[in-house]
This record gives sequence, C-alpha cells and structure tokens, in this order.
Amino acid sequence: MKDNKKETSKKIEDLKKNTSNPKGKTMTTNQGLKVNDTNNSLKAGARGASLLEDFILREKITHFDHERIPERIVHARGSGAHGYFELYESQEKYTKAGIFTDTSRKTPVFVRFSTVAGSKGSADLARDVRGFATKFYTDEGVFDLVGNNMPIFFIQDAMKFPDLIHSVKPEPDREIPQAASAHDTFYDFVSHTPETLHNQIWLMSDRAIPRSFRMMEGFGIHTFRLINAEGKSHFVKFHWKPLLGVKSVTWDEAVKIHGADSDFHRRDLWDAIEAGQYPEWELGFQIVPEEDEHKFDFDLLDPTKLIPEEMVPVQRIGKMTLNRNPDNFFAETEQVAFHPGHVVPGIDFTNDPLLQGRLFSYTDTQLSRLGSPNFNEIPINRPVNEIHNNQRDAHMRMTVNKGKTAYFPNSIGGGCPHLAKIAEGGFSHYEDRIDAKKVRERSESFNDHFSQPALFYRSLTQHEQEHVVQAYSFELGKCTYDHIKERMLYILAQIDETLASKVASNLGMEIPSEIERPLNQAIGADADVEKQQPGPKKNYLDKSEALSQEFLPSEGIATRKIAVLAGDGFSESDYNKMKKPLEEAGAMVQIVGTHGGSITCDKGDSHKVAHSLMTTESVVFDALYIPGGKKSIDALMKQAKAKKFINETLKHCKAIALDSEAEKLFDATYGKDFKDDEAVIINGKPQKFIDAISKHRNWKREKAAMEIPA
Ligand code: HDD
Repeated sequence: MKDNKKETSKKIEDLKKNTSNPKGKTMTTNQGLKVNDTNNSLKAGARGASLLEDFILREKITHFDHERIPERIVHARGSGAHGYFELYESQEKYTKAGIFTDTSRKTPVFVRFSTVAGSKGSADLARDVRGFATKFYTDEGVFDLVGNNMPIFFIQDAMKFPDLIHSVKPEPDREIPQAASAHDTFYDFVSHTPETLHNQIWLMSDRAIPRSFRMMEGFGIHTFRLINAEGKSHFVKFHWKPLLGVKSVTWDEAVKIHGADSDFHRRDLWDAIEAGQYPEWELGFQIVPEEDEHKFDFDLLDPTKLIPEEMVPVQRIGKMTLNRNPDNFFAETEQVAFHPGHVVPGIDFTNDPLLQGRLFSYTDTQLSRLGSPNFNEIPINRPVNEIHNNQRDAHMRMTVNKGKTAYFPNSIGGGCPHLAKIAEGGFSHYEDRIDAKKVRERSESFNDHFSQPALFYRSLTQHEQEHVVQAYSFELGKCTYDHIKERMLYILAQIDETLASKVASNLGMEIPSEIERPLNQAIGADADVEKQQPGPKKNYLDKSEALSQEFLPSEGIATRKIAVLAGDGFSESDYNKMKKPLEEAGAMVQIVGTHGGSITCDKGDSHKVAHSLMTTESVVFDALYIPGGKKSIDALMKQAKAKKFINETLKHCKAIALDSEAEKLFDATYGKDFKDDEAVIINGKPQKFIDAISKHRNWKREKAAMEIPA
C-alpha cells in the first residue's frame, strides 16, 4: 500500500502551516496550559457540587456546544480529495490562462463530490444529480469549476432555483422524504416547468445512481468563454472524462446499499486513494468560435441544452489525478467554499442567466454557512499565491495586515498594494457588447424543451431505456395526486410515446390527450402565454452515442471489489489460482466467510476473513468467486445468506466464477438457470472472469434475472 500522505504539492505545503499533529505532545487548554485531568470536573468534595470556577470544564463544553455550522443548502452531503492537474499541450490559441498554456505545471486541486438534495448525513446512493466541484490552486489565483455529473441543468434562470430546490427537498409540513425526488412537490413543480424535462430524464437514467464517484463524468454545464492573449474569445464547455469509464449500479442495488453501507461512495473514494489506486479524469474542451454562436438549433446560453459531441468533439487537453485523502473532514471537505465566479485571466462568463445568478449566490451563502466574509482565509480556501488588498477586519480575521493604509490611492503606503496592468496579469473582463432594453423576459430561443430529452432517450441502449421507464414508474408511483401524474404522462409523451405508455401502464393510468393550459406556468403574469409554450420537437440528430454511458467503456478491473465466498475447508489451490491474477489486475479480493475471524483452508492454513456473511451484503461487491472444497461448500449450503448472496449477484447482472464443488451450491440457487451465461465462469480460466468483470455487467441477463426473487 502506498503512503498517500507523502504526496505533496504547493497547496499541501501551504496547509501544513495550519496542521496540528498531537503525536508525542502534551494536552493543553486553548490557552496553552498543560492539562492534568480531562475526565473529572472540579467539585466541592468527590460527591459535591460542581464549581463554576472550573475553566477547563467550561472551555471544553463551550467549544463542543458550538461545533456545528449550517450544512450547505444544497449539496450538503459530500466527499473530497486532493490531487493535481497536468496539461498535455498548450491551449494558447484559445486562452491565456496559465493552467491551460504552461505544460510544465502540476497545478494542485481539491475536488468535492456530492449529492444535491439530501442532508449531510443522508445515504450516498440516493437517486440524484452528483456535484463535481474542482478548486484549482493556480499561480494566478483560484479557479473553481463547479459542475455536476450531468451536462445540463433543470432550469434556465437562477430566479427559479429556490423554487426547484424547495420542491425537491423534504416536504415542509412533515420533513419527508429525505434525499429523494420521488414525491408530490417535486413532480408538481417539474410538470409545470417543462424546461426541467431534460435534466429530469437524465435523473431517471443510470447516471443518477453511480457505482462510484470515480466512475462519473463531470460537466461545467454553462457555456463559458476562453480569452487568448490577443483578447479573442471562444465559447467553451468543460467536460471531465473518467479513465475508469462511466458505471452505475441498478436501482435494486441502490436501495439495498442504503442499508448495507450508506457511506458507500465516500468509503470507495477513500479506500481507492489509500490503496494507491488514484482516480483520474481527462479535462475536455468543446470549443465553439464566436462567429458560430447562432449556428445551432438551440441557444448556447441555455443551460438546459448540451452540444452533442458529434457536432462539436471534445478535445482532451489534460489530466487530473486525485492522490491524497484529506487530513480532517471538517477543516477541508466541509469548509471548502466553491464559487463559479472564481476565475483567472483567460476564462470568462457568458450571459447564461443561470450562471449570472450563481455568480451572486455562492459568496452570499458562505456568509451564513462559514459565518464571515473572511471565509477566504480558511486554509483550504486560500490561494497559493499571495493576497494583498485593502479589505480589513470582520469576524475571525486571521491576517495581521501591516501599515497605516487600508485605502487606495495612497501615498503613505507608497501606493501599495499597486494595481497590475493587463500585460502583467491584471484581470480584465471580456468586452461583451450590451445594447438592449431592460426587460424581465425569457428568450424565445430557450423555448424548445423536448428535442434534447428525446435525443437523450433515443441515444440510450435498450437496457438503459428500460431503466428510465422503471425509474419514472417508481417515482411517479410514489406521488399521490393523479392530476400531477397525468401532467407528467402528457409531458413524457412529448418525448417518446412508448416511454409514456409503458410508464402509464405501470401506473395503471391513461395518457391524457389534453391538459390544462398553460403548460408552462414558469413565465410572468403578463407574458404572452401562447408564445411561451414549448415549441415542437426538432430532430437535428438521430442519435448521439456519447449520451449513453456504454459509450465510455473502460479497460481492466482496477479497484473492483471481488467477494470470495468460503468456509473452513475451502480449496486453497482454487483460491490461489484466482486471487493472484485478480490482484495483479488491481482488484481488491476479500474473503466473505461463513463466520468472522479466520477460516482454515483444506491445507490447514488460516486465512483472515474481511467480513462474515452476517456483516456484509452482495451489493457492496462487483463480482463473486466461490472456490471449491467439500467442507466449505457444505457449510455454505446450510446458510441461507450464502444463497441470497449468489441470487442477488445474478440479479444484478454481475460476473460470477466458481470452481469444483461450488457448482453444487450454485445449483441450489437460481444459478442453475444461468449456467450458459457469458459472465458465469464455471471451472474456467481467471482471464475469462477478469474479462467479464471488466464489462461491469452482463445486461443481456437482466430480463431473465429480474424474475429472481432476491
Ligand atoms: Fe449550485 C452548491 C453545482 C446552480 C446555488 N452547486 C453547489 C455545489 C455544486 C453546485 C457542485 C457544491 C459545491 C461544494 O461541493 O461545496 N449549482 C451547481 C451547478 C449548477 C448550479 C452545476 C447549474 C449549472 N447553484 C445553482 C444556482 C444557484 C446555486 C442556479 C443559485 C441561484 N449552489 C448554490 C449555493 C451552494 C451551491 C446555495 C450551496 C453551498 C454552496 O453554494 O457553497 O450557493
């Protein structure tokens, strides 16, 4: 195992100034006084009253009483890691940003992944969008890319963000449900707001239940600008492409993982980094020249639209590696403050009205979450270059600013800190021309809400489409108002008739031919309602392969977790035959024993078990191996949980390998009907098993496996 705490960077060195390590040190109060007893309060006699004088007790309790800060209003549950970004080739034709032009740099990053709707303590496998926020500590200041794992957003204007979030959060009268969109208020809102449809259908897809944070794409969503040294602007969309491919679990697994390990994603990220299996993503640019702004059938400023990769290919320009877990969750992951407005020279904004609203919201929220405008001084947030300005004081100021002058211009301070010319790296905004009437309106070019959701659905493979049907049937099935479900069915029919009719049949309802107008309530009281109705579907691309997650395959099985089901007397030669090649391929092989502690193999050697059948579940593993050994198989035959383990692994379309006597156990499960399955390897070569695991799932099995009552 690598010692990833040895991985360092400019930012890690910077954090060391504030890092405290108690090893070999004496306990003190916050005033530096050595403490002699932290177990007993000061009393008038051993059984007597406690004394107010006890400043050691008071300090300890007072600090504890104030340990919590408000959780994030959205994206409250998250996990972070340190790493670095390296550029493949200078992108100076597009931008003057140092991180995108200087290939010699290894720019430190801190990334926080999150769910959106749930509280800080909610379960990782909620059906939800995932946040993917990256803080680049560049030599020119902090650049934050605050994106999600889906390339589009629910709404077109920041003005609607509180409505969206209030609808998806637990219903305010009963604070139910936690971390779930499957309830009336969410579908009441989205069914009246057809612009949400595109993100909604992504939310119903497998993307919303990832196998791992390490196996998700990331997207900056908005169209940003890149500005080069000549001041020329190009539009850009940012993409993160995971080298491990894009992988998900099934909904049935997600539900069970909630109970088996509600920290599943957090643990997975932590364990992979501790094991030296550092997750990697390539950063991609989709570049659109200024003059092509109006070339598309949709508006580049509309955040509910993506640019299909077939129209504008993603150029991979660099790679990010996450190689170090935080030292302290609160100090780093909880206190990190991202902001889409943290940019560096060479990167700028567009008029996307969602982005513009975000530029206000992120600093504002830190004032209540972190308590002061000095949140930038918290170690995880401060840049690696020096900060000098005339901002002063406020709660919890850390910096000791020298000198008399906190104003500009000044002569007493020698005119310092002085201003930077643009040529010296001073930031200047792109000179976007504005000549317009002040209006509170939505552009008509934002009115097409159905073409891209339909394109997304068409582009999915058959099993992915079926998962969308199942997800909508589950979510709408949880709603209690028929009129809301009817509106949703009517809207789904605008995407795809078959999708809508399958969902309708699962709900036991008909698709209405008409619904109450206006379809789009998300407009002003005086707006021209008819003009603002969603326009007809356009078909500018039959399919976009890149929208299916099957399109980004991965090779290998590094960090995949393989369960070895065994009891005393298992065949050591079977086990060794499989274990070595699996581990050489980077997989994590763990014995799940008939009991805890250790089990003894047929050669008499003792092997430590990672879990007993009582303490784990099949859903937290990627594949299953069962070695032979008569005594071991007889013991497993007597444990109902062993059969459940096999049945579930089959149901979730995962690879299974078994050797010699293990076939008897397999025959005692639904396995007997799946012996010809290509991801079931009986007495086969390890390489066949490795190939099957690397495909992630054998979806061809899914229809038949659904019948397994596990
Ligand atoms: Fe946001 C947090 C991503 C729209 C207001 N947002 C937050 C985080 C992510 C995103 C990943 C968590 C950052 C972290 O880990 O600390 N948000 C997005 C994306 C959006 C988006 C990809 C659309 C493209 N957000 C959005 C809008 C608003 C906000 C329109 C408000 C007008 N978002 C916030 C916030 C949060 C936040 C309330 C909560 C905690 C924080 O900012 O620091 O200000």
